[in-house]
Amino acid sequence: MTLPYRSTPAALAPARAAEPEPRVSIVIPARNEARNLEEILPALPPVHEVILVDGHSVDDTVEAARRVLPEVRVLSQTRMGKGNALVCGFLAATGDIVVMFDADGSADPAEIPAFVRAIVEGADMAKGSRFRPGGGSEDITAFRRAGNTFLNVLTNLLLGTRYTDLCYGYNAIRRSALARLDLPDPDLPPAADGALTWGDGFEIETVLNCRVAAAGLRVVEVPSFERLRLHGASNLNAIRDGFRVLKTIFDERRRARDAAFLPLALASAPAADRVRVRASRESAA
Ligand SMILES: Nc1nc2c(ncn2[C@@H]2O[C@H](COP(=O)(O)OP(=O)(O)OP(=O)(O)O)[C@@H](O)[C@H]2O)c(=O)[nH]1
Ligand SMILES: [Mg+2]
Repeated sequence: MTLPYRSTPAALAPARAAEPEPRVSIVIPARNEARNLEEILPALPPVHEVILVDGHSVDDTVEAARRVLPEVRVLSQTRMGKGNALVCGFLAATGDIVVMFDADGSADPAEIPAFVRAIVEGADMAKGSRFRPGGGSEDITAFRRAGNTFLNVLTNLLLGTRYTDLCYGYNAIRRSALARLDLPDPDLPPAADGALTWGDGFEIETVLNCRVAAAGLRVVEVPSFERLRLHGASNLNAIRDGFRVLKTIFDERRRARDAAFLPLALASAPAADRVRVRASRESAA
C-alpha cells in the first residue's frame, strides 16, 4: 500500500497509467558485506540490473557478490561514505527506476514491488517509512528513534515537508528526477585533509529528501519493515552522523531559500506557512 505525501494520486494516475513496464535498477552500497550479500542477492526479484557499489571493502564483498549473482554490475566508489557510493550507483544506472537497497539484510526484497508501484502510479520518489501503519523496525534503538523523530520534525518545519521517517535508507526514485538534485559530483577529488565530502556520508538520505521537496517533486511514503542486520556491524555512528544530518537540514533549508525553490516545496502547505516563507525571503533580501 502506498500513501499520498503531497500530490493527489487520483489526479496523477491517468497521465502515467499508459507507461510501459519500467526497468528497475537496484543500487546496493556495500562495505564489508560479503556474508550478507550471499544471502540477500539470491533473494532479489528479477530486475533490469543490480549494481553493487563497493566501499573499499577488505573482505570478499565483490567476490561473494559475483559468486552468487554472476550478472551483478560491480563498481568501486570514488571517495568514501555511503552517500558517495549511492551517487556513483545512480550515475551508472540505466533503468527507469532506481531502488536504493542496503546490503546488510535489513531491507526486505518483497517490498520492492510496492516501491516500484508507487512510482508507476505517479510519484517521483517512493520513500520508505518505518513509521507508517504497516511499517516497523526490529533494528532501531530508542535513542536512534528519538534522534530520527527530532530531525524529522525539524525537517518538516524548515522544509515544509510531511515526512514520517527522515533517515531511512530504503527508497526508490525515478531516474530522470536525479538530474534535478545536483548531488555531490563523484568525480571531484576527496578533501586534502581526508574529511568526508558533504553529502557523501549517511546524510545522503536527508539530502535526497530535502532536495526532492525543494524541487517540488512528488513523494509517496511506502510503509516498510526494517529487519535486523544479518551479520557484521553497522557503519553508522548515531551521534556523529546525527550531527551531520542536523547540519544538512539547515544547509538544505538555506539552499532551498537561496534557489527560490521554497515556494514550490510549500505549494501544498497551509497558507500561513507560505506567507511566513515569503516574509522571511523578503526580509533577507
Ligand atoms: N559503498 C559503501 N557502502 C557503505 C558505506 N557505509 C555504509 N555502507 C553500506 O550502506 C548500507 C547501510 O549501512 P549500515 O552500516 O547498515 O548503516 P545503517 O543501515 O544506516 O545503520 P544500522 O541501522 O545500524 O544498520 C550497508 O549496505 C553498508 O554496507 C561506505 O562507506 N561505502
Ligand atoms: Mg543497516
